[in-house]
Amino acid sequence: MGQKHLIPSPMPTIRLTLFITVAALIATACSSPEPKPYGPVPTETQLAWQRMEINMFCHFGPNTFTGAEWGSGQENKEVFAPTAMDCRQWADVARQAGMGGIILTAKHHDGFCLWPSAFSSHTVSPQQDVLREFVDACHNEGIKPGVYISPWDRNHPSYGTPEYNSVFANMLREVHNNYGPFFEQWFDGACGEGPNGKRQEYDWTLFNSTVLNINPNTIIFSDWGPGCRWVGNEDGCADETCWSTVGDSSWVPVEADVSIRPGWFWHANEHPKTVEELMEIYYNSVGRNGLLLLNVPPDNRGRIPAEDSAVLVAFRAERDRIFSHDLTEGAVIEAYVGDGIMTAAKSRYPTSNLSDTAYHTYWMLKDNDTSNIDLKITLPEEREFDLVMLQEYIPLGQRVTRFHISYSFGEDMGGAWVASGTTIGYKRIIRLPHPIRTRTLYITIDHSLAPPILNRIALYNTQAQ
Ligand code: FUL
Repeated sequence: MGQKHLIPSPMPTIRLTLFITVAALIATACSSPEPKPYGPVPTETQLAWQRMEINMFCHFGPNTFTGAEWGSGQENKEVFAPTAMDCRQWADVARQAGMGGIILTAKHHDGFCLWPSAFSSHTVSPQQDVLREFVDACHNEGIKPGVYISPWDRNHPSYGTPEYNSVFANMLREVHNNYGPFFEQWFDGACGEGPNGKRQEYDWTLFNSTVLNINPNTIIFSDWGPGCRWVGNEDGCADETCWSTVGDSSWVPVEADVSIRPGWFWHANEHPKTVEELMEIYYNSVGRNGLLLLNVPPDNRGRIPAEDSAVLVAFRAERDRIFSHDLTEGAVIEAYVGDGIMTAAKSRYPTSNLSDTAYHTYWMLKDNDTSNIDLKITLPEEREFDLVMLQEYIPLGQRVTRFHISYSFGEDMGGAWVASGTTIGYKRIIRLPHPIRTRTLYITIDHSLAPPILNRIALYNTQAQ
């Protein structure tokens, strides 16, 4: 990455002219028709889901009591014996941690159902209906319930035969009809792994249609969608280049799952990650156009341990500390286009929309430029920051393929390229290699599949108190 020739700062009179021109454009822009979407776009439900940003995963079942990660399905039902289960406490912890949804493992690979299913004998008793308590607790605490029901079933006698697909569809029908609506249905891709594992040809078309016929607004997670897709690892880490589009026709955003502890289920000798580790995960998931699904396993009492909830509350406080003060406050943002010599560009929607917090206001150029577009941010005074947050207005599609960030050392003193990236999507947080102190920052869209539409640029200082 070489040095970049920065645009000399316009003289005050030119600035005034620009300001008047921009103001006039704002007035005309308001009457122009809405821009057309580019490529696949999220449904309203997918957009609402993406805006949740962080949800909680709860792995809970016989493994919580046996120490296993993958139960054999031969466990005695009596092993599942929480001594002080309190699903309201889970929901309360999620709310305090800033998470809007919880997904519970209602059936893991051992086949044990946390609801008294009519389609299996390996279940809780009707008096011990965990799924009911979970759903009620979520509703009481204003948290959206979601459900994980593993297709892989190491207990069910019909597993490995075509009949199992209809058994599984019946279970889905039972859960979604009697306990729904669920904001998300999590389908694990596992299918008889390990020695002597029976394999099943899953009828995904049947499974998906069963859920969506009951509730078309449930986001279905699987390795490939259709609602959202697996990030491809269990570390909560999305790729730097992260598209929510798949091919030319589908919007299937990424969900990054990871556990707060080494295992997915609670084990007495394991401990939660630190706030620093969780922040790293946050930057690598939410900060890379993904949704973070953070697993917080209840213990053998049926409660989230105090050490986990303390870390979660501290993780929330850390995000609040960093992201509550956007350093673009009072900034003027101007748009330029060109290759080498940049010229002031007309905006169809004003650049001031980039620094407001309203989600549905966005900036877009009047002309159809797709490359070499500079957004010059002039701060009221020199400020220090080390994070740049960008958001594309995804209801109109994901467009940007390449951008870079540069800054000016001072009036007529040149400047430097400081970071570059590929995709932006719903949210992209760029950690600068070192803190920058400047009045003038440039976000350059090097290339976009269609005219870029951004709804937010924000600057933060991770060291700010
Ligand atoms: C994996 C499963 O095999 C793990 O047990 C866990 O549920 C994780 C979220 O997905 O594929």
